[in-house]
This record gives sequence, structure tokens and C-alpha cells, in this order.
Amino acid sequence: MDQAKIEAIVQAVLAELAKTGATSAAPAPAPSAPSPAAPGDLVIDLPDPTRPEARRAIGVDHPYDLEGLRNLAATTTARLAVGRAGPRPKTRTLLLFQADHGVTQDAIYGEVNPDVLKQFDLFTVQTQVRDRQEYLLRPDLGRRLSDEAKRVIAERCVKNPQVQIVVGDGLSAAAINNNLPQIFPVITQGLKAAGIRMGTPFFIKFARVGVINDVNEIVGADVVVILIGERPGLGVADALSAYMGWRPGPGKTDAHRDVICMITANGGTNPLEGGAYVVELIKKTLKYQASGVELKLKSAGAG
Ligand code: B12
Repeated sequence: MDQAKIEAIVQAVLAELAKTGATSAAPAPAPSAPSPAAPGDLVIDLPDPTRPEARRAIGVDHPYDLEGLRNLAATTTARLAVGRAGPRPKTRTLLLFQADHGVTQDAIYGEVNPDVLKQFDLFTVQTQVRDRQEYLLRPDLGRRLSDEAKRVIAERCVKNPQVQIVVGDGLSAAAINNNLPQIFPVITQGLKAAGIRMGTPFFIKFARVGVINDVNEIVGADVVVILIGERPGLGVADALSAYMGWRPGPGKTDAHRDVICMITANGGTNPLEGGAYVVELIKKTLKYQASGVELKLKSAGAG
């Protein structure tokens, strides 16, 4: 078959598809001339799947109701309407997943920026965890302060404050780097404005939420708040949580704690707003002298 005949067949098929609306629903990207690459360069001839418009693009070929599908996909960050290549994910779905996964790895293995800690005069202590690998494998050690940490906290911290704030890297250094500069001043100024006495804040490396029990054995605060990096998800990797409890100590569990989660400028509670919530929750905890389930019961009982 000669070239002219092949082109005629292709044109006829495209015209048929256009009539059914199939090609207009999911137009194939116009083939672009490959950019000149130096020998040895990695060349990926797909648009970058992490760009916002590519991330939200509908991947289903010839959808019955494109608008309906767009609306459905817009209601969630879940990977909907991605389509498939036979029984497998499309290449761009796979690349986007791998890119997002890379961001979570960076968040987990990243280091909190010392300049951010310096900005608020936070000194650093460490839990009984020795390195990041051990942190991931032994959450129990992340809930215990090292002997050195206990000594330094005892030496440097004001005792028996109303509120003790600590910052922990947790599972996302990016959460601290990106959100602490906004949330920290809102909390400290909010507490000051309310006449609430604050202790000496500090940073705990390799921290888990339960470490607030150990902290409070030394400082003896009424409320301890830990601002800590959340486990990163495949969409948001820099979310911060504020976990807090009334008089934490040995034997206190998550049932005695409250959490304000998903504090991030990337699709969560903005850190400035998050700081204001934290202050409100601290006031409520002080008022009812309770946290967690007990706080819910007491505040509900009070009407
Ligand atoms: C991992 C996780 C869990 C794990 C924790 C196990 C572990 N050892 O890591 C499991 C599956 C057990 C869990 C259970 C629950 N979770 Co949960 N969990 C998470 C998740 C995905 C990540 C938390 C994280 O990264 N923490 C930071 C790391 C560094 O902390 P950590 O010390 O390693 O782990 C502690 C905390 O994660 C804490 N924790 C986990 N969930 C909750 C919930 C509450 C209310 C509290 C006070 C503490 C707490 O428990 C761990 C052990 O102390 C978050 C989602 C998010 N966006 O944060 C939801 C999240 C915090 N969980 C939530 C809820 C509701 C619960 C449950 C109450 C669900 C239920 N109905 O049973 C239970 C209760 C938790 C408890 N410990 O008593 C909600 C809280 C909503 C809110 N604002 O109150 C979140 C935000 C999920 C959501 N979007 O709905 N959870």
C-alpha cells in the first residue's frame, strides 16, 4: 500500500471518530517535534505529570460524560479518572505516583532546617532513637527522651508553666520547615494576649507524639503541645499536627490527647489559622482541666 493510501485511511478514521465525539472528548496531544538532546540525556516524551493541569487531567479515553467525570474527580484528591492502558496504569499515572512517592521520601528523610529553629531560639534535644532508620523501626524509642535530653531540659526549661510547647520532626521535616515560621508566632502571641504563662520551647529530634509524657515529667506543665510532622501522603507531604494533652505523664495515651491535624498551606488548614485553633483548644483544655475523651465528655456535659 502506498503512502497516499495510508494517509487517506487515517484521515477517514479520524473523521469517523470526530463524528462520534470521541476525539474531541479526549484529544490526543499534538505530536511535538522532539527537542534536540545531547547524547546520553534522558528524554521523556510526555508532558511533566506533576504540573497542576496535568495532575488533574482526565485520563479516561472517550468518556461517556467528560464534564461529569471532571466534576467527580474535582471533589477529591484521590487518583480518580486516570484511565488505563489495557489492564495497567498509564505511564503518566505511574510517573506521577513515583514523583509523589519521591516527595514523601524527601519529607521523611529530610532534616529540619536549623535556621527555622534558630528563628525561635529553640534548642535541640533527642529521643532514645539514634538515626532515622531506627526512628522508623522503633516508634517506642521515639517516645522516650535520652538521659542527656532529660538533663538539658531540666537545666534550661522554666518549670510548672501553664503551657509547654515542643516541636518535633516526626515524619516530615518539610512540615516543620514550611509551617513553623507561620504557626509558632501565632501561638505564642495568642497565649501571651490571653495572659497564659508559657514554658521554654524546644525542639526534639526523632520525636513521636507520646514523648510529651516524658517531657512533662520534667517540666510539670498543665498543658503540653507538640507541633510535629505528620506521616506524608501521596498528595501533601508537609502537613503539621498539633497534639496536646492535659498534664501528660506516665500511662497517658492518645485517648487523653487531642489533635489538630493537616496544617499546611498546600490544601489543608492554613498555618496562621491553625495557630489560632491551637490557642483556642489550649484555652478549652485549661478551662475544663481535661483533654481527649474526657474533654469531650466534660465540655458536652457543660452544654
Ligand atoms: C497513623 C495514624 C493512625 C495510626 C497510629 C498508629 C501509629 N503508631 O502511628 C492508627 C491507625 C492506630 C490511628 C488510629 C486512629 N486515628 Co489516626 N491517623 C494517623 C495518621 C494517618 C498519621 C498520624 C501521624 O503522622 N502522626 C504523627 C506521628 C509522628 O505520630 P506518632 O507518634 O508516630 O503516632 C501517634 C499519632 O499518630 C497518634 N494518633 C493517630 N491518630 C490519632 C487520632 C487522635 C484523635 C489522637 C489524639 C492521636 C492520634 O497515635 C500514634 C501513637 O501515639 C493521621 C492523618 C494525619 N493527617 O495526620 C490520622 C489521624 C490523626 N487519625 C485520626 C483518627 C480519628 C483516629 C482514630 C480516632 C480513628 C478511630 N475512630 O479509631 C484512631 C485513634 C488513635 C489512637 N491512637 O487512639 C484523625 C484525627 C481527626 C481529628 N482531628 O481528631 C486523623 C487526622 C485522620 C483523619 N483525617 O481523619 N491513626
